[in-house]
Amino acid sequence: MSDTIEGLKGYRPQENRAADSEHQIEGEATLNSGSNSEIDPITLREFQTYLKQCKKIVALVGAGLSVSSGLPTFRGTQGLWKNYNIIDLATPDAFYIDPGLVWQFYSWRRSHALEAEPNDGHRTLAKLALNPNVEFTTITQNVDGLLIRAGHPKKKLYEIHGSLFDLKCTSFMCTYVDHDNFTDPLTKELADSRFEHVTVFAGAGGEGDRDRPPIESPQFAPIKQIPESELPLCPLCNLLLRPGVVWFGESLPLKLITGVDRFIEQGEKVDLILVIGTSGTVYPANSYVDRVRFKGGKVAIFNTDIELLIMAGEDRDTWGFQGDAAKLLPIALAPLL
Ligand code: BJW
Repeated sequence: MSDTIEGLKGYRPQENRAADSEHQIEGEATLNSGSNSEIDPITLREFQTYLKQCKKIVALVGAGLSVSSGLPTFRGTQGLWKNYNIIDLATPDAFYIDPGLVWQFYSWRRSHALEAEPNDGHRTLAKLALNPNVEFTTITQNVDGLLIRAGHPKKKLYEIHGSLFDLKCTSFMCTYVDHDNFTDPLTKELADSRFEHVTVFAGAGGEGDRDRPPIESPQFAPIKQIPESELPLCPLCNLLLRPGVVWFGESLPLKLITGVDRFIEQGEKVDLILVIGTSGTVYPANSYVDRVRFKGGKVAIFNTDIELLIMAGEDRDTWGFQGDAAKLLPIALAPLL
């Protein structure tokens, strides 16, 4: 499905490929944006020509954007925490069955997100949001707060799956919500989950193996049984607090969904959607791509696994940039920064 030119992977809209014979690019410089992130120059040129004409752009962001900041994705080989499938922990059922387990998971996520630094991909989107000549909005599925820490204006950012740093009461009767709570750990009992890494050594266990670099294996650290009274509790009603994130089967915050709908449906059409580091498996986030396409907008995908995504979806009006989004974005979006 994708064009492979001299071993470089780029994916370009069908109609543009007719002109390929006019510019054989043998010998043309490779734009190397760092490890495993090489950009096909023809794809880049075509994309940037279109980008410069765009008046309205939306970015749809997923976990891949924060990978080079050291945070794991949800699916694939990284999607494990202590031998639990992360996706299984991000559910209301998991929380109600074992809130202590799920809180240890989120406590670990909070500390790692706080330790992580925004990368050049986050900074590029933040800069684009400050460009007065483009109507721009970012819809992020990430809950790590790194875009805000990179300087992305909040009014142009929709954190549709919530935030690790918001807490809300589990009681239907209580409306308590605590935004931007960066306390770490949240309770004494959750302190250990920050340091849960068990150091194992790379070798088979002989004396000499002690000199080898350690491998951190959080999967093997034991899970504590924490009574509810030692978990974060609501200061108003003393019931359990929960992370302010959106789990499977839960509705997304109406205000945010309405804001995104307005951006896509009202006013000028969206010329371009940047699909960055997401597997596109989760609704409603994945539906935004087709909604932009349906109204005549084009798509640019930034992902380490571009072929899978292109093959899974539509190939009309789509550019694909394969590699680390943190390296690709500053190059691809340079004309608007
Ligand atoms: C890189 C990279 C690098 C790696 N550079 N790229 C049947 C039953 C019940 C519900 C449903 C159902 N069918 C459909 C539904 C709806 C459901 C859904 O979509 N399910 C599907 C899985 C089928 N959606 C919902 O339930 C949503 N609510 C809703 O729809 O309400 C209405 C409704 C209710 C009930 C029934 C039907 C409708 C809520 C979804 C909430 C998702 N929540 C989570 C957890 C958030 C909290 C937390 O963080 O802990 O959100 S799940 C998880 O997936 C998280 C993510 O935001 C989301 C998306 O994942 P993402 O970001 O795409 O990560 P990955 O890991 O999947 O992909 C990473 C990508 O990066 C990969 O492609 C890599 O290649 C790439 N990559 N390194 C660039 N360096």
